[in-house]
Amino acid sequence: MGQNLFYHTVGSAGPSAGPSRSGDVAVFEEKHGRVAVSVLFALSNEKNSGFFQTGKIFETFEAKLLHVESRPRRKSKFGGLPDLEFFMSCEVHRSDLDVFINSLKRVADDVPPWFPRQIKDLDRCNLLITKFDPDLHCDHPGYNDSEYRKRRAAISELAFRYKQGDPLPTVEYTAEEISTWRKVYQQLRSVYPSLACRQFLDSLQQLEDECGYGEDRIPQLRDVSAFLKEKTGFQLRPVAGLLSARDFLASLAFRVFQCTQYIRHPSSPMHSPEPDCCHELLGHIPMLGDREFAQFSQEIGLASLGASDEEIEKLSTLYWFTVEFGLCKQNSEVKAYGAGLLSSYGELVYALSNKPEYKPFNPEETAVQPYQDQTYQSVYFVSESFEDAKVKLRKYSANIKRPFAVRYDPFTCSVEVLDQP
Ligand code: HBI
Ligand code: FE
Repeated sequence: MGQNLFYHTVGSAGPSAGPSRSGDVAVFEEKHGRVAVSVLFALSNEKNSGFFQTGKIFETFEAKLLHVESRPRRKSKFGGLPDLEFFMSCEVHRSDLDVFINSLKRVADDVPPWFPRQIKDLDRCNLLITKFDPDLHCDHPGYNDSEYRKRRAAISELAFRYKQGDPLPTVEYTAEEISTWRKVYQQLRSVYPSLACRQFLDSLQQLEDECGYGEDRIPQLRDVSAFLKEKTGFQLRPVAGLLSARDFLASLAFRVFQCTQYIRHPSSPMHSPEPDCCHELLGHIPMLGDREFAQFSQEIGLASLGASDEEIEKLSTLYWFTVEFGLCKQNSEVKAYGAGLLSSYGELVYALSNKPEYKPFNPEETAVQPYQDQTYQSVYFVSESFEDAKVKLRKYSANIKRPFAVRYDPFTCSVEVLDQP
């Protein structure tokens, strides 16, 4: 029961009055001891009482409804009506929040979560997490810079408006933005030859030769996406910020990588609390140009489709210690392939010093390793090769409990769902 309910509270930190838009989610502030909460849950149509029980819970907790939406999940096996997924925002007393959520969990049904079947469905995978948003968090370097926040909002708008198949938006970067890029590029480029893995270096070289990479210009997503499409079939789509793990991983199943287009604040060129174009273009893109790595990434994505929240959490941890912070062996040396490392000078140097602990990559263990995103990792996982990591991941995914199997059809860019006996 209730496996797939999650909620997402949004605190009061920002000065912005009233609701602000984040993708499909309305974000409200806490006031008078009440807190705005968004819940997403499914009700099966086989037994019909769920909706009314839910209403009773809202009544009991004097929840004030702010927004209600529903979308069909999948048709039931017996040709009946589809199960519905509800997205509701409401206001409740902060002190009631936990009991309210637990009560909803008890009535929500354990039907598999909705997931995209076709590449077009990625237009609906846009649940943003406001954890590091500069409008809401006073420790974000751009918090007190209204010009920066205005610029961010304008670039976010391009992502909100984007629909699958549209040409990727181009951004005219300012001289100040290019100067931030140059600092990042110069510093990182100088250490790559000794610290980055071979696949990364080969791919970066090609991006410099063929795709306009260099310190004087921030590459456009459109050019980079065309480059990747040809190399590995990956393509990019613009995103306004940090996405929910479920939505982010789902896009990988279709060989789509969601890319931010804004750049970090000029006051902290060597660090960004959230993904920005330096992280995407320098950290992720070169690796996505490698066939073996591209396949590894897609397989994490496929494993995530329709998985429970607990499994998503584990896959997201696996992603963290591989795609973001992974190390691999190369000619008896250890090199970096994780994008979080390859886009952060400080942590890149630290990870390859003799200070941190190394463990061999082993999905069962890696998936439950605690991690934090505020400082350097205390442990890194080392893969024998991408091939080896992929084989191990495949074994791990095969053990994830799902009532169906998925298969990607590259000709139609869609996912076939095979009911398992
Ligand atoms: N969202 N835009 C964006 N970029 C990421 O790299 C990203 C994300 N959401 C979640 C996420 N990465 C990972 O930390 C995993 O949770 C999947
Ligand atoms: Fe990343």
